[in-house]
Amino acid sequence: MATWISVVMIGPAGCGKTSMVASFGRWLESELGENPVYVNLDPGVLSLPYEPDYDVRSIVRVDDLMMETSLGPNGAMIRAAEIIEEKIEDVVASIRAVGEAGFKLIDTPGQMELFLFREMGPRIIERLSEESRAVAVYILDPFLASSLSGLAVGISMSIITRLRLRIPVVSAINKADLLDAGKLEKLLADESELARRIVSEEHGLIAELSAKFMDLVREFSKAMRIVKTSAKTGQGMQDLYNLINDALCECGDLT
Ligand SMILES: Nc1nc2c(ncn2[C@@H]2O[C@H](COP(=O)(O)OP(=O)(O)O)[C@@H](O)[C@H]2O)c(=O)[nH]1
Ligand SMILES: [Mg+2]
Repeated sequence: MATWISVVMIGPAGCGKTSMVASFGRWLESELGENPVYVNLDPGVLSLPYEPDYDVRSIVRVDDLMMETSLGPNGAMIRAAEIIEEKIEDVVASIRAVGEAGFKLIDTPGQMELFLFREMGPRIIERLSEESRAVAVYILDPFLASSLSGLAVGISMSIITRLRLRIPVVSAINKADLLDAGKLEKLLADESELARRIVSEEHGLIAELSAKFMDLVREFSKAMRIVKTSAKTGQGMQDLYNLINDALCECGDLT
């Protein structure tokens, strides 16, 4: 029986993964008296709003690579991912070694494709889920949520995350402090309303594609459970915790 819970923050660049690790961690500390472990797996980040207990920059830093080689930012990120992939067992052993029972909050590279579409993410998560219960939080880009087909695309990305990482995925629309709350609230409260509105408000092929996406989403209904959060104000952290709890409860209790 796993003694700890890995919560993996994933989502497009700038959606708020790093901020969410800090904000959710602070919430766990202040509201639940938890002592979460903070893990940074982004070799490219320059500064962090939390004190990492494990930091992959102890293996490689993108800024160092750029200075030492002629690589630009993208090339250096890919080279960094290759270096980390050669040391997956060290990374997993280090994450295992920090902290005890409870939550390990895992921050992933700014560019999601580095984690999701290369070997790095799936291999680390596969190893972690052998010994912990793992759940991913797919953070939707709030700007996608401003159009219905955009929201469908965002939700479908959470399904792709589920397929790639093979662990339960819950979704959060972050930066709720910047969003029109009422409009989203209604859509998210009722999945059939969202599907109906997509079909009626979009046109032609886009409406058809969006509707097909929504069919897929309905089949994997967990992806449809979305909370609104703000890593900035701390809004929605209890809802996020409940959603994570629900996702994990399918294979046992959270505590
Ligand atoms: N207004 C607002 N800004 C946020 C929120 N979460 C993150 N940000 C900002 O979005 C930017 C990117 O956040 P970051 O956590 O670095 O994103 P990451 O690339 O996914 O790790 C930063 O300037 C954050 O301050 C939020 O809930 N509300
Ligand atoms: Mg980040």
